[in-house]
Amino acid sequence: MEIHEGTKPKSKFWKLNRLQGWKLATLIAVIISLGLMLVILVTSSGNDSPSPTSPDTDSYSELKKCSKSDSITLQNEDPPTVFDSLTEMEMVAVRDYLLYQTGLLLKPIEKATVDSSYIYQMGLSLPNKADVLNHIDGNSQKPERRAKVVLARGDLNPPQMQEWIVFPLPKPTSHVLYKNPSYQRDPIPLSAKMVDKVEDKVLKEILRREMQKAEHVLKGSYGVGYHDCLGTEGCLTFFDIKPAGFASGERKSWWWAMRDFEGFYLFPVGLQVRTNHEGTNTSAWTLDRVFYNNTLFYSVEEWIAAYDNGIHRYIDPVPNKRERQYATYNRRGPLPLDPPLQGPRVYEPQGRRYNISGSKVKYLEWDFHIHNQGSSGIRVYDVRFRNERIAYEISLQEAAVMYGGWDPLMSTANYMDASWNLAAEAFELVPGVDCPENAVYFDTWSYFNTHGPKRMKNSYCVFEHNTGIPLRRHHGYNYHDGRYTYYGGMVDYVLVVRFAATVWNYDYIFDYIFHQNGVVECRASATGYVQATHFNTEDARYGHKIAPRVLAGIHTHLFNYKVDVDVLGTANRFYTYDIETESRSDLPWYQGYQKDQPRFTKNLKQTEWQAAIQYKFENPKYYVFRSNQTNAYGTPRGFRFQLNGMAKQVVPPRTGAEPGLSWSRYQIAITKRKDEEDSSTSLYSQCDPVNPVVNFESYVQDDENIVDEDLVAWVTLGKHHIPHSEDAPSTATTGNQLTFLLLPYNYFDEDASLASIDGVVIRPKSGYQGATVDSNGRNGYMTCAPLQLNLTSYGDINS
Ligand SMILES: [Cu+2]
Repeated sequence: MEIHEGTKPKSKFWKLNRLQGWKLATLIAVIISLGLMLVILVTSSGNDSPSPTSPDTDSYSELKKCSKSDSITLQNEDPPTVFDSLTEMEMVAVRDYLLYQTGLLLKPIEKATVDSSYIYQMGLSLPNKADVLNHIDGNSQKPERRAKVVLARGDLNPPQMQEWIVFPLPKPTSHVLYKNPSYQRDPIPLSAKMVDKVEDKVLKEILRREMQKAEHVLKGSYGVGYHDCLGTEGCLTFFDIKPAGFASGERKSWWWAMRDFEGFYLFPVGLQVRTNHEGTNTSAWTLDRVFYNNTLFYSVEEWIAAYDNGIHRYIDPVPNKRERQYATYNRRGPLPLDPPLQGPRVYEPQGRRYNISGSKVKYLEWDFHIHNQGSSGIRVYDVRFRNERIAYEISLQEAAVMYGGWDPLMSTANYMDASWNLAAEAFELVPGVDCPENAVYFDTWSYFNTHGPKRMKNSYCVFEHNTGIPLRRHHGYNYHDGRYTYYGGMVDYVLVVRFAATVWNYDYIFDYIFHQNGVVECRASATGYVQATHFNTEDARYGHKIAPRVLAGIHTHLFNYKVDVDVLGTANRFYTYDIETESRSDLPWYQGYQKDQPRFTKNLKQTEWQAAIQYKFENPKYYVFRSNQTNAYGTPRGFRFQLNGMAKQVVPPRTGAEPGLSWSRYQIAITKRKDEEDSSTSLYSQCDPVNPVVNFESYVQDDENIVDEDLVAWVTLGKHHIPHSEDAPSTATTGNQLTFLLLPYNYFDEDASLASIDGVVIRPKSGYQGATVDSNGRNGYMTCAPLQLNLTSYGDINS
């Protein structure tokens, strides 16, 4: 995108030429971002005084640019706070310390083999909650910084995964083997590990070797092969899916062949193969199944013979340039606006209204810490409003997708994406697209599948924006003559913390959103490419065609979140307010009639089983956390959950891969908080969902007392997706945004946003001779000008 500097306006007011695109666009931005506020202030009664730095009515082009670094302190390493993720230096120190420990026999991952010992993943080992609270609420010292390091130990018998705690940071001197008492497997089998680069290297060699034998079949069927096929026709490329088998410990992965065009996900050719990679003796690994022409073969040789003797021959012509277009994002179709003009932008006319110091964010009455957990990405800790903690932790736990289909891949695929490490897939966000251009972008450090920390540039962003809808408003008017009597309103400005993870084909956008009325909202949005297969009549029952020979199949998206709710302390109670129908015919003002109406009863949930809730439309309910304090009206102060976006887990409990996401049995489940029940999932779920290392159901099964205890809510959002032609090239976030909210519920005596400076009250002057506008002392001046967009570089990750 090329952006030109506009020429300086001659007068105090903007003189805009239609062709001066930049100036026009920024004017639009100003109008949009100031919105109602600006309009009102132009007609203000004048009880606002210009700020000393305001340039009166001067054009914004004479202003200094809004600062990118204003109110932001990025570095967090000196020293890190208790919630800070591992720093680059800490990661290096931990790696080097461990490599020096001869007993662990570690090899650098680049030199590691499947039967060796190497570092698989590394992250912060957060101290126990009690220690953290003693530190941040009391006067105790900051707990020692520790790292949790996951090792692949293919060298041991049995081969296993190990978790080690390494401490103290930044200069470790000790390491102890960590055994989480809530884990269901000891030792953790190596077969529960995701396929990493060490294993992938061997598997690709097997694929290459076997496909070399079948080069003439590939070329005869698809016009291209897997080798020596550089050129415009494109190679075939192979990708594996998960889980690797149907039984615990099985490691048999199916692979797809696709044409290596842009958007290759949408060019499956109908060839699928299976590698058997059980055990650590890679010389025994094989390619043991081939699915071709909708037929299963038990060896490459059998497949080649069936092709050579003409029994099975399928030809999938190379798509021409036009046919390839469908998987790209190249603009096509008639131009809706000519010449093309920029859309509205988000801009902060008087600078940022929040500040960030390291991981700590302060936004108006909110403050919290941002933490990069690794496998499940960005989360927030110690979330406070008006200095009262609402939640100790709000965190995405898992993003899962359960597919249905007929062919080997579509009928096998069930994804548990935390195992793929969302932080390592949180790639660079694009200003003005992924986050508004006024956002602050942060790098993170990832240690997964690498020999050292990998910098993920601009991998999450924080921004304030105008949601474009009032948080509240009312137009008071006289019913008789229609004249207004007063107006009260407020824009819903929010602060958003966002990251996006690209897990192979799909992209997820995860937001933590802070509203000014004390509401926290979590949003998961799905976009990216759908998983597609080569069309066959059997799979046609599971989806729709998105191209002449490509079909995308049904699946269910499921997301799990953890909310460690602390309403005015850690001792809380969980109630459902059950909404029922009552019939009354006893009311004198209803004499002779029956009135059917809603009522509700408050049900205290005593134990975890009682609070593991499967949503039923016939039993609507509120989910309420209550403290032991009351508001001004004697009602217990609390927060409630509202779930917008639920889907039934259609895979029955304890079948197939379902145990790996047993949290999906419940829309909300409340458990007594335990440090060891840290997560509803683990990085081992994907490759052993049948007998998972973390089985969420076990958190509920012990059925502990949850009255006046420290409680955690596990929230499941979901969406069924039957893909359609408009899912090509990408699923749109529109209609695929799932949210839940944590809302004050009798917590305040009135709407907390009444304290906001963003409210506006308008009243008519006597005889409707003008209006009195109260905008809380805000003025409508701009003290800095928007930065220009400069999308000239992307993707320069330093590792
Ligand atoms: Cu989908």
